[in-house]
Amino acid sequence: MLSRRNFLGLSATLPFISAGFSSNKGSKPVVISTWNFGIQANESAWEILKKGGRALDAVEAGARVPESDPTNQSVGFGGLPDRDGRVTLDACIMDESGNCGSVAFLENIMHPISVARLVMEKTPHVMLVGEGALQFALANGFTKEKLMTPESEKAYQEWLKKAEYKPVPNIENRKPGDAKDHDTIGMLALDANGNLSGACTTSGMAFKMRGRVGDSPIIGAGLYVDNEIGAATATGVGEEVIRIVGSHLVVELMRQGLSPEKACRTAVERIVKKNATRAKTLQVGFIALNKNGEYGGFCLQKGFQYAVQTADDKKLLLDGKSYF
Ligand code: SD4
Repeated sequence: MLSRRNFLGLSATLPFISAGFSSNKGSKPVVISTWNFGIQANESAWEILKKGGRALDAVEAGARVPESDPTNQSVGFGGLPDRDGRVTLDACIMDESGNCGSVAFLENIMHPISVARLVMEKTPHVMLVGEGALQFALANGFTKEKLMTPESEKAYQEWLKKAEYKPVPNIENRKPGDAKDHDTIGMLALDANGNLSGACTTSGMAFKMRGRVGDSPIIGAGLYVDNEIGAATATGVGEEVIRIVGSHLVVELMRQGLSPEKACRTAVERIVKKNATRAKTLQVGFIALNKNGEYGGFCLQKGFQYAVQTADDKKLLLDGKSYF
């Protein structure tokens, strides 16, 4: 697998990287996902979409890519731990019929997105957390794995020296090898049949309080899909996203006729309106995809990126429009 380090090197030379957060004219199938590692994740999703496969299968396959990448310190294996030194994972998934499943505060399981899918498909519930989510995973054939890597352990030991908790905007843009304290994959897909699905998976904010759960596994906050209208997902400081029920808000704004980009922008403005001082110090980014295959994104701070793949386009949208 291409490591994050190699990928970052490669990405600088890729011809398809373009600037701006423009909306496309709309096509299907299409898959979009957060941050630069979304390019690789989209490729996996695309393998399913290009054969006429289901958006749900595509987003699950895509989300599994960063989950099992030990160089990605903010999702799954290799994720940075909480302040007690434990890696705890959050994920959710939603399909074209409004079915959804979620796990939060899950430990020792490499693919929380697949557990979330099973919660959706095999239980009458939407969300399982902690020990119960782990038991459910083990009962369904998942195996316990150590998710801390030597690199995450090193970053944790370094953090312990000061033990300061302070989210840093765009921390994912640090040089490879530096500790990152957040970034999450949120992925949205529209398949050849015109059906939408989404997935979101993360190890959450690094060095968070034990038991802290962010927006990523919360349906409506970190992810929302309405097959009549569109889908949205979020990344960044989850507390801000939860406060405005961000992804649901973006979908409802699209329902009112806003373009995906304008809907994302309006949600970001809502965060600023609630507390501009706080908003200045942190990052939140939304991406959205509508029923016509048009997409867009918007963020608080410059530096957010999202990856797009269609039949004739594969790109990373860089340094797009941001509030600040
Ligand atoms: C969280 N939203 O746990 C996640 C983290 C994230 O970019 O997306 N970071 O709050």
